[in-house]
Amino acid sequence: MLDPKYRERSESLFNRAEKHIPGGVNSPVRAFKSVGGNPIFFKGAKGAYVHDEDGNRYVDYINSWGPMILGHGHEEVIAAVQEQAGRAMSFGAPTELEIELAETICEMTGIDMVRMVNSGTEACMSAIRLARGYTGRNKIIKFEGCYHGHADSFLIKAGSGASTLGVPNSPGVTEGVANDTLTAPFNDLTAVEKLIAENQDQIAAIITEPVAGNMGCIPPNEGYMEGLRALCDQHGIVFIMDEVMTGFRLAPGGAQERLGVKADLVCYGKVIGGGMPVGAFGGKREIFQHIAPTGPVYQAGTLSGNPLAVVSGLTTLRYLKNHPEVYAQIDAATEKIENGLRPIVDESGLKYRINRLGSMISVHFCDTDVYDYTTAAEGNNERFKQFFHGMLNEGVYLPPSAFETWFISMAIGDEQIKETLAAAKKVIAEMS
Ligand code: KE4
Repeated sequence: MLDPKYRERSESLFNRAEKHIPGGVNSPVRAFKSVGGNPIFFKGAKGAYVHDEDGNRYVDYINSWGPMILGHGHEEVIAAVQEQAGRAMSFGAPTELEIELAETICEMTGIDMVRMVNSGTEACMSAIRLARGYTGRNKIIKFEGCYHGHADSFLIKAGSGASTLGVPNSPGVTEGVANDTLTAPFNDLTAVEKLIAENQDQIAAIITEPVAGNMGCIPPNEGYMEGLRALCDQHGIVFIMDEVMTGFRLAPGGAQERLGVKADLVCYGKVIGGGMPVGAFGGKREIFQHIAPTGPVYQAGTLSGNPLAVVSGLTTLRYLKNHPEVYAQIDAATEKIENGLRPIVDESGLKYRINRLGSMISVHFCDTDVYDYTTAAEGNNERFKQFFHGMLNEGVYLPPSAFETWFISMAIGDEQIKETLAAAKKVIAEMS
């Protein structure tokens, strides 16, 4: 059991951080706002473990919110980044490395073309601009609780940190922008059909997480993704899959491969940077003829395709491509965690649901199935807080919000699962 006093250094660093960094963090979801307490400051990581400034060790189920799928400090990634750093950090000019990353992404996913950017937000923001420029239409449809980064068009009923902090509709987003973003419940095809009928020939794109991960993990209902694909085909709407979280995680080809549904444009992030700031948007060649400098839809970035970031992502993707067994491994590990948690929580009598698809998993303390934002929001957050802090004190670091998904790395094996389930047994018993 970790004793809270062992977090003295984190506490003092947090107080210092708050002086010059808003909320003491550079991304709101890190602030522990929805679970209470102050964020822990980390110093090092290796494999499945992260180490904080007070010398505590935790099994890491955040993994930098997805990028560290190979585990922390993978020797091939570190070596590649160190070697590139010695050659050049950045040119602001094209390099062969960018071609190799583009070729690898297109080969693994089946898309025709891809443009590198610096975050998932940039990827999604650029994808909807391209869809608008390509169709000449203004409106988009997004889904309640889905999160596509913090660009204005997306901060309408957004998930992840926006929901965690209770600002799914952020101030600062103008009415004009908000009016062009239509929303529907996830998994509700009828609602989408209604929006399309009410906005004939005005909808440029439907953007969705193919497996929602920003209201906890919510898999698509049977036929839902296929239904969205068909509606887009029927109405000339660009189908955008935001695979920032699912890309290269659910399969080498991401959700497109796992679910067997092709998008017109796809957004990537997280895994494709291997821990460095990288995003990308890609898709059909016909649509990509419209993006600058080939076409008129402008999009740019000083550090887009940065060699250091690219080599980190390229090494990560090459490892996944050459070791496809990793996917079965992380799925099996996550299934073991689910199958281990169920009897523990059953025995406690606590009401709960566990949602899982592949290596995406979330625990909800509620008595109804969780299939959209409304049902996700019905979770008992007090129970979640107890679970989160209990596990943290037992050395298991879960995402500090009920509106997040656990991120499994290939470094999480039987030993770490044993540690996790032993912690859960103790914590759940104390909760009931
Ligand atoms: P970034 O701009 O944070 O790289 O990516 C935005 C984004 C886009 N699309 C999806 C499906 C995403 O999950 C994200 C970012 N995910 C959150 C975690 N759920 C990032 C964590 C944070 O905001 O600090």
